[in-house]
Parts: sequence; C-alpha cells; structure tokens
Amino acid sequence: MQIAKQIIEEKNESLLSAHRKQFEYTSAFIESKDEIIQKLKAFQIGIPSWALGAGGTRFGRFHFGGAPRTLEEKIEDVGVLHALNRNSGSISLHIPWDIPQDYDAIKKVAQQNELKFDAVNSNTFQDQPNQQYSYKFGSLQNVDKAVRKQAVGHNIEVIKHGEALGSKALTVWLADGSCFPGQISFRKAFENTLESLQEIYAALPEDWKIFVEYKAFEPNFYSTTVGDWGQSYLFASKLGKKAYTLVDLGHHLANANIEQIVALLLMEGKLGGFHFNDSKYADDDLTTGSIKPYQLFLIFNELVDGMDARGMNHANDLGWMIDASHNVKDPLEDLLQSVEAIMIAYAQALLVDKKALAEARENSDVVKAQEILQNVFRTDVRPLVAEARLQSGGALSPLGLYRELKIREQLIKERGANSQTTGL
Ligand SMILES: [Mn+2]
Repeated sequence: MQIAKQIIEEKNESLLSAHRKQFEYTSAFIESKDEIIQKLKAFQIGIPSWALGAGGTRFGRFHFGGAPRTLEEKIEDVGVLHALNRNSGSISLHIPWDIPQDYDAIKKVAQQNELKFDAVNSNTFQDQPNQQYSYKFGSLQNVDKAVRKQAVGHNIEVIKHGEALGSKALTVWLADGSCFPGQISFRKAFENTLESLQEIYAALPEDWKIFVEYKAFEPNFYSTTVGDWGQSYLFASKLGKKAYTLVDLGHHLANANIEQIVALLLMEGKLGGFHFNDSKYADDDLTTGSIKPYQLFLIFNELVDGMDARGMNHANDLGWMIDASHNVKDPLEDLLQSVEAIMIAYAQALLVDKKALAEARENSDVVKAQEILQNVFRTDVRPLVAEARLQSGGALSPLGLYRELKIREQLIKERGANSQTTGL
C-alpha cells in the first residue's frame, strides 16, 4: 500500500495553525534555523528489513497481523514510513532472509516508494538449510579452512546482490567467538578472521565500503572475536581505506562511553556506519531514545562535531541505520518513534553553540560547558523537526496519521491476520 501525498497534505491542514505557533516560538531563538531545517530534510535513516516483522526473543515470538510476507512488502512498509516522515529513505537488506529474486522488479518497488538500498548485511551466525558446513564454532574465524571459505563465499554473494540493487556497502557482523576459556586461540581466531575479511575486501567494488560491526557478547559468552571498537578498528585498519568500524548502540558493555568512542573513530577517519537502538541492559534492541535520550544527544553532539571537523557531509558520509527488534509494539509505529528520536537528537546537536563550548573548555569552566549541552538537550526542538517534515511533504504527526489512517488495519486486510515474515 502507498499513502497518497494529497492525503498527507489534507490531514496536515487541521494541525497547521498549532504547528505554526509552536514553530514560530521555537525558531525565534534560533538564528540558523533555515540551515538546520535543510540539514534535517537531507538526513535519511536506513530501515533494516528485519525490523519489519516480529523480532521476538530467545523465549519466543508473538505474531502480529499484516506482517510483510515478501521483500516487496517489506519495501512497501518502509515506503509507508518514508511517506509519513520523509526521513526513512532507504532499506538495509539481510541476506539470506531477503534474497532478491528479480532485481528489476525489486528496484521498481523501491523507486515507486522513493527508497534507496542501504548497506547489505551478511549472515554467518546461523546455519541455513542445505548448508554444507556448520558455523557452530565460528565462520570467518573457524579452524577449518573449508568453513571459512564457505563464509567468505557467502559474503561475496551478498556483495553481488547489493551491487545489482545499488547498495554501496557491506555490513559484516560476526557471532564468532567462544563460550568457554581455552576453547579457541584468541590470536589464531583473529588471524583467521583477518585473512577471511581480506578475501571479502578484495571482492568489494571500487566505490564500496565494508563495515566491521562489533559486539561485546552474545551469542558467545566468553569471548567475541570482534568484541569492541578496538578490535573492529584493528581489522578495519589492516584491511584498508574501504574498511570502517560500525557502531551499534546496543553492542557495548554496560555504561560504556559511546560518545567518546564515536569521537575517536571519527578523528581517525574510521567510523563508517551506525546502528541506532536503545537498551537498558545489553543488546536489547529497544526503540531509539526510549531509555537514554541524553546519551543519544551526546553521541549526536560528537557525531556532528567530529564530522564537521573533517568536513564531512552529515547526510551521506556515514551509513545511518536502525537496528532494532519488536516484541510488543507494531514495528511500523516503533520505527516512526525511533526515527523521530534520532531527528530530535540530531536537531539538538545542530543547536550546540560550539564556539561557546570551546571557550568554556579553554577556561576549564565545567559548569558552563555542562549548561551549554543541557540547555540544548532541554530545548523542545520538535517543531523544527516537524517543519522540516512539512517542507518535505511529510506528515506533521507521522504516528498520529498512521493511526488515523488505520494503516495496520489496512495491512491486515491486505495480507491477513496470520501473515508470516521471512527472516529470524
Ligand atoms: Mn547491529
């Protein structure tokens, strides 16, 4: 299903007068409001194909009606999000959960929904039916050369799918590691993984990037071969200029200072991709900004500052993606909430008075530095974000309109109450 632009315009009418007042009030205090709105309009977040179904947990999964049954329907779901908020302009595919059968047909659906293809994701963390070798003891790190070769081959196949669709990056997240002390040689696991990644790197098209995603633990609980940003940075550095680290907000040990990690990776030119989500304990895959909104803002503050220092384009020079899972919410509503939280944090980061902050730091004025950041964080920038959406043809209230148009009910009518999603 697609939402007609005209319907969005009509529905915005009733909210317009209140929005104008709120926007006028907020923007009166912001000198560079036009510049900020242009940046907000340009900012696009990739929606992962796996977040459109019921994610569930290791304890089970609760189905919901109207779930997308095919890759085409997943793309259409992202199209609904993008029509409503105009900031969800791409989809990130997962192979083999979303193997495109007909590239032209898939590209046409994406085009109709004004979507691009973001990074493609490989999967060597589970065995597929009819797979020759098992990944039980790792994939790229495996002691058996034949297993490694199979995993490398899979990644190269993923690149080929991505190339056919117009993707420009491959994200590699490995579950490789060990569950018990003594199980593997850390050094050998690193060396095998590096050699395997080098073979994948050699198959990358000229204008592609490879993102090496790290994660502290789970499914392995004693060691993870790409366990933190240092290990990812080592691989990315050894691989070459097309290799970057990908930061997933949920993949750190508790209370890690992610904003500092982001700052240093950017400084070194090695931050390539980003996975947004939120968490209370570990890799909880909760709605972005639902638990730690201040941390999200602080991370964005470093992202904006670090990218500006290198003259990078906020909208295009990093791969911005959501990586989340849904157990109790309608995934589309959740994704609207996540994108909104990301846009709010980004808008706030754009408001930081960098000159004043630099001065406060030079004077070691700790109180002033804290005030500058907290004042921005406590500013309600929602009217700015809404204005950017309005100017782009989106809905003033994406979630409100989603409910008003009864989109889920329409999807259930179209796809059935027991439709099944491909994937996990
Ligand atoms: Mn991730």
